[in-house]
Amino acid sequence: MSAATAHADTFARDHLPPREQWPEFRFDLPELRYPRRMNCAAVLLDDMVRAGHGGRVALRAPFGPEVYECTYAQLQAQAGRLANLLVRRMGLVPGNRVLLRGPNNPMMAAAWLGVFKAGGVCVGTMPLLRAKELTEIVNKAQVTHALCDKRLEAELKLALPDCPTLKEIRYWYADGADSIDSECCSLPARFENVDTLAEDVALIAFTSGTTGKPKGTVHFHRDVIAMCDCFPRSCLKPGPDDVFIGTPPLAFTFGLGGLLCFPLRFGASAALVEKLAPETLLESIDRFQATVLFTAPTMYRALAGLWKNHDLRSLKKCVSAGEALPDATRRLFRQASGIEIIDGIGATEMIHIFISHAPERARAGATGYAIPGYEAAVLDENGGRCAPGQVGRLAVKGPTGCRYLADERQKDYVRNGWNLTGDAYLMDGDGYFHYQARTDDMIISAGYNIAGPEVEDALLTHPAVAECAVVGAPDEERGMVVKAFVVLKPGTNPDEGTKSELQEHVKRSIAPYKYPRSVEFIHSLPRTETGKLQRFKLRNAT
Ligand code: 3UK
Repeated sequence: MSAATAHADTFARDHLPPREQWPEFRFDLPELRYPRRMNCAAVLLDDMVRAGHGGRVALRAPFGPEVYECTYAQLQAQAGRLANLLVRRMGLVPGNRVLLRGPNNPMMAAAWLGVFKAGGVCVGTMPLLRAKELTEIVNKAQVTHALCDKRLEAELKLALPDCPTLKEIRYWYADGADSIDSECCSLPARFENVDTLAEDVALIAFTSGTTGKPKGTVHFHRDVIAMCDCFPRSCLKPGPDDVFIGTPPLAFTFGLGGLLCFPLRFGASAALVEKLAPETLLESIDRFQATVLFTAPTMYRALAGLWKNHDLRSLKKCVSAGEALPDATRRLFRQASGIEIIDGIGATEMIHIFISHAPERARAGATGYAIPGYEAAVLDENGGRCAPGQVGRLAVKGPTGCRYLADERQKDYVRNGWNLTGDAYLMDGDGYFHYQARTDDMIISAGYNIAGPEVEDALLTHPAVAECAVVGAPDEERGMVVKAFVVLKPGTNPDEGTKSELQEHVKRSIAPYKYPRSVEFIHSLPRTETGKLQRFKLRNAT
């Protein structure tokens, strides 16, 4: 295989884990049998244009009060110019790592596709990352080139003195002769795609988890197409008239799939909007007549409260991922919108969602079933399968899986061919998987195992609770006690009366021993840019 790689710079493939540490890969479905050579941008763009799709809209974005539209042919041309810029002006050699930095906008989308075309390896970075995190990523992935939105220049410049490998940088939405915008005008739109292997590296997605040094997860050109042919194909069933919208950054694989690759794979379009708060998201759904929404559970909770002020008839399907979807939020959103949320668990290591459900097969309190193409199991400490109803570690295998870039932690995530996500789950008798907690977030109090999210779910059904988080707090007598951090809705007093009312409410809803013995009111919960609660910060505060 090495003789046939299109990569002249083999850094990424040279730093894959040894083969015996890879998970087992499965391609059981006919649609997952891919050719040996494949460039994912060729599949997502050039093939679509060749099939007669060139004149249809691929991307939409706000343009002052107007709507900007970019067709498949125009996006192909822009990605071609960017590929020419990388190769002819910036000296890119296939296999070089290219840092991409920008909010979700059409240029950022074209940049991803341009790098894929040129056989480069995309390294996306979340807009909010600081110089320290950028430095770690650049050095770990030995990044050589960068394409960056001018408005996010500051932190990248701060990082540069500590990034010796990063030599070639260009900015878009910038003035000046060396800006991407002006240089691209003088470059041809035609670009001969680099003929990558399906198993050549296409991207390195970084994940920091909740703590610890960032890990780079390596994904191939094939993986990008496989993520499109699994979750959306079986749970969303999109068509060419769908308009996707949502909040996750393209640098987060949840967003890369939902807001770029999925729409293109199905001939649909994506509405890319840079900053979306609940109110502006609802406005944008109406403005772009969006039909499919990708966002996180907390956003659905906020949207439910504001729904009635907007005309949202265009919206048909809603996907939630990143964190467990509390059943209270599922119900609240359904009451407000009439839409059954599609919950799905994905991971950066797996590139996208592997357990989910079609909307009509939603089950209260369950994330869903292993989607076609994946196998999932709940394993006990010895690696054996748990009986239905028994809590253990979630394990999955399928067409995608974990390959960390030069990282010892590969041995923790992959065991006996299974990917272990670090989540505690149980499977019911019908093969539905029920989330309990992150494995290291299970609270053990006086000998009882308590899953924080179950207590959160109970608290969220109380009308005074806007948001909450439950962790274990050290306790001399019980080892740990259940502690709830609660954000109240405006108009409720954060006093002892409210505390005991919330405690009684939990005791009435679930087994009383799970109630939070300690309750603290706070103004907001600490979250990552991908919307994940940072429980460790709360634990440190106890
Ligand atoms: C948690 C969930 C319960 C879970 C992601 C969709 O979140 C994504 O990737 P990350 O690497 O985090 C992975 C971890 O997040 N999680 C995600 N979704 C759910 N827990 N229910 C859910 N529905 O702990 C998992 O191990 O940031 C999600 C697509 C792509 C992604 N990268």
